[in-house]
Amino acid sequence: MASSSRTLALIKPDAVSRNLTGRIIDHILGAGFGIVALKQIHLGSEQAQAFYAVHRERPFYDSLVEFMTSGPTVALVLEKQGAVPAWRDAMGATNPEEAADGTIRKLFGESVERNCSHGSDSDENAALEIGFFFSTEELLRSRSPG
Ligand code: IDP
Ligand code: MG
Repeated sequence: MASSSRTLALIKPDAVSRNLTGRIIDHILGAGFGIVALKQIHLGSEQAQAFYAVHRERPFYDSLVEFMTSGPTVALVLEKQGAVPAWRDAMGATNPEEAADGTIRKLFGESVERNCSHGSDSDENAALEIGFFFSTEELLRSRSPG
C-alpha cells in the first residue's frame, strides 16, 4: 500500500479575517487529512514576494502580495495518501466561480484572488513550501494522529 505524503495548505487572509479558519479546518479533517503542523503567521512583503516568486511577472503579482500581507494567514502541513492532488481537489479551481460544488473555494471564495486557500502543486513544491513555513524541528516534534 502506498504511504501517505504531505502538502502545504494555507488559509489565506480573506478567510482568516472572516473567521472561517475553524470551518475550513473542519473541512480538512472531514476530508481525511491528518494535520502534521499548524501555525498562524502575518506575512511580511518580502515573505509574500518570495512565496509567490513564480508569479512575479504576472499582472496580478503586486495585488496578490498586498492581499497576502493584509492580515494573518494560517499555514498547515497536511498528510494523506496523494496529499497534493487530494488537497487541490478539496480546494477546487483557482477561480471560485469555476470551482466544483462543495469545494472550499466554491463555498467560501470571494474572487479569483481572494480564494481562501493555497495548496502546493507538486510533491517537489510541497517540500519547498513546507520548508518555507516550518522548521525541521517543528516538523520533527509533530505527528499526525492517523
Ligand atoms: P492556485 O492557487 O490555484 O495554485 P495560481 O495560478 O498558482 O493558482 O495563482 C496563485 C494565486 O494567485 C491564486 O490562488 C490567486 O490568489 C491569485 N491569482 C491567480 N490568478 C489570478 C488572477 O487572474 N487575478 C488575480 N489573482 C489571481
Ligand atoms: Mg499555484
